[in-house]
Amino acid sequence: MNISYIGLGSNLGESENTLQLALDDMAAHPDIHHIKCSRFYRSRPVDSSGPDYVNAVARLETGLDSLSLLHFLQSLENKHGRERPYINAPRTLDLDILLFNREVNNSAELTLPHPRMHERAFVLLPLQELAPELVLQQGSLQALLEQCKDQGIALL
Ligand code: PH2
Ligand code: MG
Ligand code: MG
Repeated sequence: MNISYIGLGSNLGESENTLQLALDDMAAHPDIHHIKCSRFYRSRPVDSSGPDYVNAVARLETGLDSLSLLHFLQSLENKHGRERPYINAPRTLDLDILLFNREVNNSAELTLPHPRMHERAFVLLPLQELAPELVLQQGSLQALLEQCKDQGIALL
């Protein structure tokens, strides 16, 4: 079984509801198991505009390979009304593969680990609920909390 961590985000429409529906869709996939999701956070847009985001991170186990998982997550983004008018545009649903086992991937479609995850409190704070050892490898908890203050992230 592969272990993957997924970043969930939304800042258009009924964001909290959309994240919950996306988790239900993942759980309904026959080859995705044991989903555990962090609490939901509200965060100011980073390098982007529009309303505040709702963010969370989920851990799942799957027999899918990383590209098949990516394609399934993209199908969920589309199902929930994702449009891509310009880069980092506000979105109804964003599902990013943060980590997939220890896979390193630099293909045209998929970069693993997610290249900006270590700079983003809206990823690190929920991720440390599920896997503190993965986050604290990257720096101290104090530094993470400072980053959270700067990036305006708080529990929903
Ligand atoms: N996603 C982005 C860009 N900026 N900011 C927040 N707070 N949350 C996000 O999920 C997010 C973002 C690109 O995917
Ligand atoms: Mg993203
Ligand atoms: Mg994305």
